[in-house]
Amino acid sequence: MTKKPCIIVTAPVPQDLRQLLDAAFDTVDVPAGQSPLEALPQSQWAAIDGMVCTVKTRVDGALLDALPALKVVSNFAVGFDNVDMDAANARKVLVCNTPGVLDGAVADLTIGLMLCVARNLVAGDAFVRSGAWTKGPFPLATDIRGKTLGLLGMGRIGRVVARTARAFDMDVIYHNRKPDAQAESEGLARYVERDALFAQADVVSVHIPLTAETRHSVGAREFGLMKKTAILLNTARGAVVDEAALIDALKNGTIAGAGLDVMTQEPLPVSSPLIGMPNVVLQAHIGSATVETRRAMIDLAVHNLLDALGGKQPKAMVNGQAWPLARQAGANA
Ligand code: 8YV
Repeated sequence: MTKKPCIIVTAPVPQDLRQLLDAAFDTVDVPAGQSPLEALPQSQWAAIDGMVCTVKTRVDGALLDALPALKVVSNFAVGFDNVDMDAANARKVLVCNTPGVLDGAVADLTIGLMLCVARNLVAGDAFVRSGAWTKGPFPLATDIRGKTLGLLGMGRIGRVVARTARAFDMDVIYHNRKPDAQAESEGLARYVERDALFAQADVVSVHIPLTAETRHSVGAREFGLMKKTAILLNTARGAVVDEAALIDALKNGTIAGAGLDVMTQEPLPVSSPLIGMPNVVLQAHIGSATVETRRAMIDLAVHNLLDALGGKQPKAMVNGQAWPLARQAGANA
């Protein structure tokens, strides 16, 4: 009998999908956030062929060198900033992700955050519960209808945000590395230069991945360009925004408010100045956190790994140039 491939699982896998994994592979569980090298005895390292992991698993050159037979990293996320792609490409390790299945959930949260900040909904709830309403009316808030939404990044998620915002009669502008012909032809959004996006938008929403180029790319300069009444939304990655500069901009009234699902450090430490800011609505990185969306994500992540190690081209590859699999057991290809 040939030996089954061996995989590491750091993502939460439901029972039925777990059975598929267990039928095809020897599976080793590693708690999310713990390095496989800490969790597994060194004697097991050379046997690992694949991995289904969350964004909390850091996949770098040191890990890939320590696991010389690892051929596939299947991320339970669309973002893959936890993976050093140069290191993966250099070692011909295939990286898979979960695009497409979470666009609606993340777009919905973006719109929800926009409404919460503009209409002051979190404070409004506390106002009613505390009895303050019996003493007087709640302060007036701000309309989003008729305002301009500026999307930094027009990928799959940005496009759904644009479509939804159009239903709120918003004018949508965007900046992207290149103009999106489909968005333009559908009349969804207008391409503008980057500085114009920050200067013209009433709400700026971040929808770009975290890379070496985008880290802290929204900072003091960009806040300085924004309207004093503007709101910043971030449902992408915390580190795209220079958080210290954002805190200054919110404190100084350079911008009016922010809605953040992602932060530089997650979970956000309670010592963060953001915690005490009344003009900020915070969420716990829940953009994709619905039963339906997480199910679709883990389904895709598990099948990406089953397909790849089974010799079939997986649906969602980040670095398709690493397909077909090149790395052999116990050897760096
Ligand atoms: C998380 C995300 O991955 O898809 C992404 O890029 O950031 C989220 O969906 C989610 O918390 C699952 O780990």
